[in-house]
Amino acid sequence: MPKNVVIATVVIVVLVLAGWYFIGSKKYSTPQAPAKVSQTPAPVAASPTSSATDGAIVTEDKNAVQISSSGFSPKSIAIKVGETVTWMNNDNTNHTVYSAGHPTHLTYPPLNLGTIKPGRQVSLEFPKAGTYQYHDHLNPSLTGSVTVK
Ligand SMILES: [Cu+2]
Repeated sequence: MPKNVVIATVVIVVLVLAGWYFIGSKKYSTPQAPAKVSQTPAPVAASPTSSATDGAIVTEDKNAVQISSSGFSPKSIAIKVGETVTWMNNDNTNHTVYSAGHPTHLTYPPLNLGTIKPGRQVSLEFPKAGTYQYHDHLNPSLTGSVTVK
């Protein structure tokens, strides 16, 4: 019987020590968690500032199509998959952007952007590669294309 009591005591002591060890390791790991959390915002805050600014400016500058009385400029624009094209109406009358296939506009329906009033702009993202023809439905001889690679 005393032997069993000794064994039981040893087991209890081991369990208690093991419990302290786990509690202790939790306490030690807890201070590391905030350290990781505080590290994360720094790179996250840094990368959107640089990449978002770069992306916005570059995208709007190089993927802009100006619309005037003489048509689309540039008439053909090449972009990468996932980029956005912005059409800007710099004329003093309405212009439109519609997918090829005048007057049905069925070639690429997402490109049926409709009327762009003077001084306004409309943007469209191109998620798939291909060449997309479009025209001004009000002036069907004014055509353009977007090549997505
Ligand atoms: Cu049309």
